Amino acid sequence: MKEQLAKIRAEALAALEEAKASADLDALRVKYLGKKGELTAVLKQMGKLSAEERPIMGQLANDVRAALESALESTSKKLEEAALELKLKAEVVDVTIPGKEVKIGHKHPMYIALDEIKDIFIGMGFTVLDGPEVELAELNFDRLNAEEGHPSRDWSDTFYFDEDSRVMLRSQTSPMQVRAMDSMELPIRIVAPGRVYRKDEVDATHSPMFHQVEGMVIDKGVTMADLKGTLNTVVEQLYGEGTKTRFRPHHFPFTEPSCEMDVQCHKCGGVGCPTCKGEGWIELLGAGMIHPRVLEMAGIDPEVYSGWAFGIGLERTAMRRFKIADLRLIFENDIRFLEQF
Ligand code: 2NM
Repeated sequence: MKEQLAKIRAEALAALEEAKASADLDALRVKYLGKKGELTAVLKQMGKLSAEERPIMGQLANDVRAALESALESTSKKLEEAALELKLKAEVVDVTIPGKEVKIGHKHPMYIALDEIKDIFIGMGFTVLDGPEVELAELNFDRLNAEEGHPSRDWSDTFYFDEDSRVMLRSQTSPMQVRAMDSMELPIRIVAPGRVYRKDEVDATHSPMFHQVEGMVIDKGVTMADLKGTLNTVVEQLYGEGTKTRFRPHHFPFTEPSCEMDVQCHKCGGVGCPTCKGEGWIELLGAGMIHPRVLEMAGIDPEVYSGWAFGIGLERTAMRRFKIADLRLIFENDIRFLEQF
């Protein structure tokens, strides 16, 4: 029996040396230490031994079991470490390989113009408002003093959603001004940038969708001098200190009096050149004193309060600023165009 035990020990340890995977270890554990294993088979014969031999063999068998178990344990650890080593080698990251280039976009030229305008007005204490592009004709026209029959209300000019011309794509952002008059506490200082829609054929200067920034101030004692002073300050921040402006009379249904504001051509200083088409002046925006009827319809007493408002087209502003000849370039999103800003 002693020889049997020594043989099992030697064979098992040799087999463990050869083991390559944890599955091999499991098989060896079963083969030697399992219920039907070789060591168990030897132990089952203990009954045949004499009372003197039994404890000696028992001790010997226990030693063999302990030796095998500890060898199994250490081999298992060794295999695990080797597997980890292999995995780490296979998954090694070369941090010196140059990374993939990430293309970073940049601001669209129109948003450069918008953000500049917004910053100037925010700096003067205005609030920026955002609102729906699908509007009620009531807010887009009626509340702005453009009564039934006004040419801009025509089906050939405006995108309506229904036969009764009640719901439409806003043709200006001024319905936001109406919403502000209805919901905000006086005094009010706001600008409302956004998309507007008119039924225009696409060409180098027209698009059925374009962007506007409109703004207004309502307070006690606001006059045309405030309109001119504020807009002159805006223009000086946009085009540089000392930039000359001029105000020409105009007509809008929602303002009285109304005007258009020109800036002196920065290219020729007012003499006339291709940039200003020989005029010396460049048309910038429309403005005026808010019509008393518009204030009244919003429940604001025009005897107590007055206000001024303006509207500026963003595409035209960006085109002038970046010398873009064709409006369509602004909407086509051709990378070769956009990369230039
Ligand atoms: C313009 C020109 C002049 C304008 C007027 C108003 C309101 F709601 F206060 F009456 N909002 N925007 C206005 C005035 C817009 O765009 C060329």
